[in-house]
Amino acid sequence: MTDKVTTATVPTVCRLCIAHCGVLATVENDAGRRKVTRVTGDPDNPVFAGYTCPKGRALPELHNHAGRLLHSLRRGEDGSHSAVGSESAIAEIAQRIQAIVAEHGPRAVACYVGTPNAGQPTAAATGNAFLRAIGSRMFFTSNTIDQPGKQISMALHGKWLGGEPDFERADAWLLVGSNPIISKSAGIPGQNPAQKLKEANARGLQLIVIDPRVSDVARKAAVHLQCLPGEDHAILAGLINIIVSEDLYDHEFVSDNVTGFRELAAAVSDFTPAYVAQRAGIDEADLLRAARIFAGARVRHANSGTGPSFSMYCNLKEYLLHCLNTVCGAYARAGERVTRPNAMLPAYTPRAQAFPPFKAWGFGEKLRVRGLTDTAAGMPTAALADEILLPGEGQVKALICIGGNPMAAWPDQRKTQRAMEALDLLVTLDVEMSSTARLADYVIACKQTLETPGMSQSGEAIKYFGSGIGFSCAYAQYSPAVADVPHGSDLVEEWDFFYQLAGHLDLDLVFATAFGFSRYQEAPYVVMPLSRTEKPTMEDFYEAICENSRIPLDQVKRYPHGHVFDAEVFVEPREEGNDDRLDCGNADMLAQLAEVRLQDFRALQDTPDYPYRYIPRRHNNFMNSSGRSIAKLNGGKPWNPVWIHPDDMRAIGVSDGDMVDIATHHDSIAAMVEADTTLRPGVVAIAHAFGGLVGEEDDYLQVGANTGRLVRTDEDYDPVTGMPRMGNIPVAITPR
Ligand SMILES: Nc1nc2c(c(=O)[nH]1)N[C@H]1C(S)=C(S)[C@@H](COP(=O)(O)OP(=O)(O)OC[C@H]3O[C@@H](n4cnc5c(=O)[nH]c(N)nc54)[C@H](O)[C@@H]3O)O[C@H]1N2
Ligand SMILES: Nc1nc2c(c(=O)[nH]1)N[C@H]1C(S)=C(S)[C@@H](COP(=O)(O)OP(=O)(O)OC[C@H]3O[C@@H](n4cnc5c(=O)[nH]c(N)nc54)[C@H](O)[C@@H]3O)O[C@H]1N2
Ligand code: SF4
Ligand SMILES: [Mo]
Repeated sequence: MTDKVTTATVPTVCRLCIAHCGVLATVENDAGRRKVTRVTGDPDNPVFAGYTCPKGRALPELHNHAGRLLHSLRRGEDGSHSAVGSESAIAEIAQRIQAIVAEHGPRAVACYVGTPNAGQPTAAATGNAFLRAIGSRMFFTSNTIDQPGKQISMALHGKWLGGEPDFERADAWLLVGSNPIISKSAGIPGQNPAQKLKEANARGLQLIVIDPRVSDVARKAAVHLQCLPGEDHAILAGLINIIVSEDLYDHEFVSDNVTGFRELAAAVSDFTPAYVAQRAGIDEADLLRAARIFAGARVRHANSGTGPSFSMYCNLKEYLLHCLNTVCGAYARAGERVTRPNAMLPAYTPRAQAFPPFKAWGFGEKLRVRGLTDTAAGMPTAALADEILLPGEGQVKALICIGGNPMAAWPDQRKTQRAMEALDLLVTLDVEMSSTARLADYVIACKQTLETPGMSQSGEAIKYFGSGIGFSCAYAQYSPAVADVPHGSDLVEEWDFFYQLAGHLDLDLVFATAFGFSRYQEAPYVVMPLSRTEKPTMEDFYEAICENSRIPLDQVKRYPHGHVFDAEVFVEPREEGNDDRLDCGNADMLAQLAEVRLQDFRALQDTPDYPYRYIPRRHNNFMNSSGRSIAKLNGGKPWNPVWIHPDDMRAIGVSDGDMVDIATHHDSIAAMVEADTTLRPGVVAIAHAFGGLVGEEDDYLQVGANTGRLVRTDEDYDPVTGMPRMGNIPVAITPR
């Protein structure tokens, strides 16, 4: 034995966001315990080529910071938490769940899965297996408070099985309320998106951006429609109308593959350029130019982000986005290279044909509020607080949060807190004392990503949630755990929490993963019954999940820096005799569009008592609520400022650093002003997932303000997913 500390630099996968960058971790080995001290880009990674972002580079701090949970916690009678061994905690939770199920039935137990699970393929699926084993269908995820319109609209419109065209060959691209340079979300390949866009622009790509803010991508756009928030449906209908009426659409594609074209054309015909320009507050000439660039391009596609999703009519907006792509035939066609050929996902045959529409809602579990049901986007999370608060049969009494933070992220924070406090049992699986954890009966301390094996499969599977996301080649990377858990800690892998729970309750778990929510998926389910006698390891799960992978896991493991597997895949022609079609004439959607056209938009926009519009936007250094407490990431500013245009600051009578109240007609938050010339005047932005608990408003300089306070779940909401208005919220701003 030697006390010598050795250092090694090893490749691994950052799983903090869906980009799944291949990075290099410097690992200090102190007497057999490995600790990550540095993370940088990996120049030898063939896709990321040295790229990382500030969050990835802060992985050592995220793993080693003082606030990290090293032990599970139990809340005592007086409300304070104390350390408890994880095995005892899980045994006690099992007893309490058993009692709740015995008294109230299985529906009383719900799970909520948050965003970090997007990078951790075993957690949510095991939670789901547990719920199935007890007979509850109350499985919720953050997807229905994110972009559920993507899966709902896919169900209504169908999906082109040839996939999207290749961004790297495109001559035009349209981004609607998506800022992938920061978010690595939809539109530009997330592997160093700024560089990808720079190269594309140099190649002659004409980028069109629809955003009320000169976002990072808008800055690089050929046309930026700096619209009023919330008018994306009008703009998209207007673009389709121009393309149809100027006869710029793809006749052949439409006649071969589309149904409902005439109905669509009729429905958008009232969205004239003049009307749309006036309604959306944009220049008519710019709108025409955008339509002509898009329709005139050889290779092009349109993607969206959270911007349009949060400002109501999210299904309609996403549906119109599909229709825009479809009337232009903006897809990969027979003989063309497949953009997402799968590597760690199973092989499939991409075809130049439609996957026809399927049922989008009205099946599975019914909620007791607002007529909501399970949907193609999953269960309506915005209604879960009501399901907890509403007495009667089926009332939810126990909630298990798997890497999610309702108190930071759910709409209507006051209601959320009432719900968390009303539960008989709140359990949260987390890595730090989140605001939800502070209300929990049990906090299960989990491992961090670099302490478990990682792989890039989730970065591929995200493509099933919507278009414009995932790797655009057959890239794959696997990494073993590169760090050990801290000395003296007692940390649980999320799947193991459910495995142990099931053991106590004498239940058999069948782990099953469908790679998306919707019925559309190329890959079959992976099903793995879990043995009660031989406990699996994370590696066993990975092997099961990769059992049908196009590139076998063993082969991926041979390339620790990640690899682009050659063997390109090309779109096959349509199957003989197949006449499936994409539907551009869905009656529900076109009825909604007609309703929109009949609105008195001036009355909707002109709200003199609440003259500003609040919109959300992502912060480069934080991943939702994660990272806010890390000094390296918050730069000494752990709060979220309200960004306001200087003209509006003058009108309100405030300067940089002043505190203001931001009020809706039902609630208000206080935040510090930061000037932002990129905003459209009249529009203010605040990042979400900040703030402490209700009653801790004075802690703004420590934790920021919670924008969920400005959101109501029972006022303006989507009738299918229950997603409330989370953006384009009328607010009044007054100096404090
Ligand atoms: N007002 C408003 N509300 C919003 C949004 C908005 O823009 N505005 N955005 C919405 C969107 S898009 C989303 S996706 C949701 C996000 O909703 P959530 O996913 O519920 O929120 P997060 O803050 O991402 O919560 C992640 C939690 O997981 C913990 N965590 C981090 N890493 C790990 C890990 O490895 N294991 C475990 N077990 N836990 C981990 C973090 O500490 C944190 O407490 O919020 C939505 N809510
Ligand atoms: N750094 C970082 N990356 C992240 C996250 C993070 O918290 N931090 N979160 C992750 C998650 S959970 C998600 S869902 C994705 C989201 O990824 P994106 O959707 O790309 O999120 P944003 O960067 O907020 O970009 C949304 C854009 O919409 C604009 N916008 C607001 N309202 C409207 C509107 O009504 N119409 C239009 N057209 N635009 C509007 C905003 O100005 C903003 O530029 O990012 C993921 N990546
Ligand atoms: S972009 Fe995402 S995956 Fe890449 S380093 Fe940043 S947080 Fe990690
Ligand atoms: Mo999200």
